[in-house]
Amino acid sequence: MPVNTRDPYDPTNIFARILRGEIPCREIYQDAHALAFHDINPQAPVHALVIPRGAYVSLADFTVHASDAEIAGLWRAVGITADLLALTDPGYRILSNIGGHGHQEVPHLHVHLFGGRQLGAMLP
Ligand code: IU
Repeated sequence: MPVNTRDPYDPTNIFARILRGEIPCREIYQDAHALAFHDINPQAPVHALVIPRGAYVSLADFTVHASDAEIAGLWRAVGITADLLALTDPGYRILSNIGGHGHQEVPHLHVHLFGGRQLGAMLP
C-alpha cells in the first residue's frame, strides 16, 4: 500500500467546522498548530480532543505528510492540554483512531486524552 498518497480530506467535517469557528466547542487550549477542546460525549471524567489546524484525515496521513513543525506542534499541544487539565500526574491515556478498523468516526485527525480516574487495562 502506498504511504505517500494523500487521503482525500472532507473540508465539511465537524472538526474542520470547529476550526473555522462555524461550530462552538468547549475550548481548552489553542495555538498556531493545534486546538484542544472537551469531547462532546465524554467516556471518562476528563475526555479531551487535540486536533491539528492542518487538513489531515488521520495520524497515518499526518505522520507522512505534515511538516516537522506541525508534528512537534500537535504533540506539544497534547502535553500542554494534559497539564492544563491536571492529567500529567497522576497520569492519563492518549488514543487516536485511524480508519475503518480503528473505528474513526470524524475524518480529521484527533488525539483523545482520557483521565480523571483510574483507567482499566488497555484492551481493544
Ligand atoms: P473517533 O475517534 O472519530 O471515533 O472519535 C470522535 C470523537 O469526536 C467522539 O469521541 C465524539 O464524541 C467526538 N465528537 C465531538 O466531540 N464533537 C462533535 O461534534 C462530534 C463528535 I460529531
